[in-house]
Amino acid sequence: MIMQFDLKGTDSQSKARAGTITTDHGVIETPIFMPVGTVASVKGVHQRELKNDINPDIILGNTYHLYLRPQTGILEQAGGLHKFMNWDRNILTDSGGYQVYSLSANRKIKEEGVKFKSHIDGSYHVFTPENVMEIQRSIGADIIMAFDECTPYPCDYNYAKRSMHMTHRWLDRCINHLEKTPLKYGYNQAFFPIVQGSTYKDLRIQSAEYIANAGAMGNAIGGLSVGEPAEEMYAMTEVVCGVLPEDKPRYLMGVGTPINILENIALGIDMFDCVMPTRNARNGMLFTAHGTMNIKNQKWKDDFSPLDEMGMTFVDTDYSKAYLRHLFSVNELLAMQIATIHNLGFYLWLVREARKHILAGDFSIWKNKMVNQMNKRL
Ligand code: PRF
Repeated sequence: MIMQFDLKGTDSQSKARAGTITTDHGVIETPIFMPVGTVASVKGVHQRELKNDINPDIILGNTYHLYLRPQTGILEQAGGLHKFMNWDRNILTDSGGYQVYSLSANRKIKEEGVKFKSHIDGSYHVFTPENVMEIQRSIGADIIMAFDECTPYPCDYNYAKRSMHMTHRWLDRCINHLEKTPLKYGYNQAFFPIVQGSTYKDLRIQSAEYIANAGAMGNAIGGLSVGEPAEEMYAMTEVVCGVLPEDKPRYLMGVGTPINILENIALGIDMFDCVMPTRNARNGMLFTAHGTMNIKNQKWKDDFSPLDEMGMTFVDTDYSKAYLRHLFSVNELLAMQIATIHNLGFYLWLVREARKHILAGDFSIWKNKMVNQMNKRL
């Protein structure tokens, strides 16, 4: 089937929306947070736990990583990423337009594409809009992303402008090539272009108009959450959401903290991904509805209360704070697994609550209360 987006409700006090995205791999209730499964695994979590306990409708994979390992040939032999990793719900793959800049050494960006050195073995590779579309066809995600350049922060105006125009030309090449590249696994793939333009309002408007014009099934916003103050990110999201069509989902790439997510939902964003809940979990940082905590801290050593009284997932009630602190202090693998399940459970709870409140009509009141509450260190 062709991906479908249906708006189910909008907030009267903000731009927040609740909707559903339907693909061949099921229904995604929005707003949604997509756990990051970079290399065909959400680090530390069994697919069974992901499905039964965390329960996201969609997860994210990375073209850059999967292209390097296990490589597209293996994914094709497996029958695509869903089969390879045993995940039968939705998957979105990022295009590598960000990982190439953040991970690889010696990258050279040209009109043709990006030449980069693998962060794994130092070998050289080239990504072009064309081969990135082919790789994403081979991976077989339900939603695939345009190849773009994510500008750093800060970025001077002229560079941002030139880069944005190149991202637009790359978009045209992606679309042209995708039309010529057949589907591999008998289900459809929706293609999302990406708005760039750094922190410049005029460039963001221009880029959003260009991207909207492509008439894609959904639209993404890149180049944010790269070190700019949160207020600047919100200002750009607001401007771009004012231009992007209302009847297509909007995906803000690589964002963010629980507070960033709620603020951007209020500005009209429907989809998010970020390594924060999983990466920070592995360092002992837990997100809760009442603030963030460093579970490695001495103060938890004899706190035998449940990990999280709210109990969004089984780990919250099965284990105590003192026990998880102990597991971290003796470097047990289980520490990272428990913390990851807790954080993802919390992020998914947060976006589901947001959805409920949008549909109930009291999102803004709830959002302001939550932002206040979560802005604490426990
Ligand atoms: N482009 C792509 N992926 C991304 C980004 C981007 O700008 C970001 C920026 N926060 C995260 N992931 N392709």
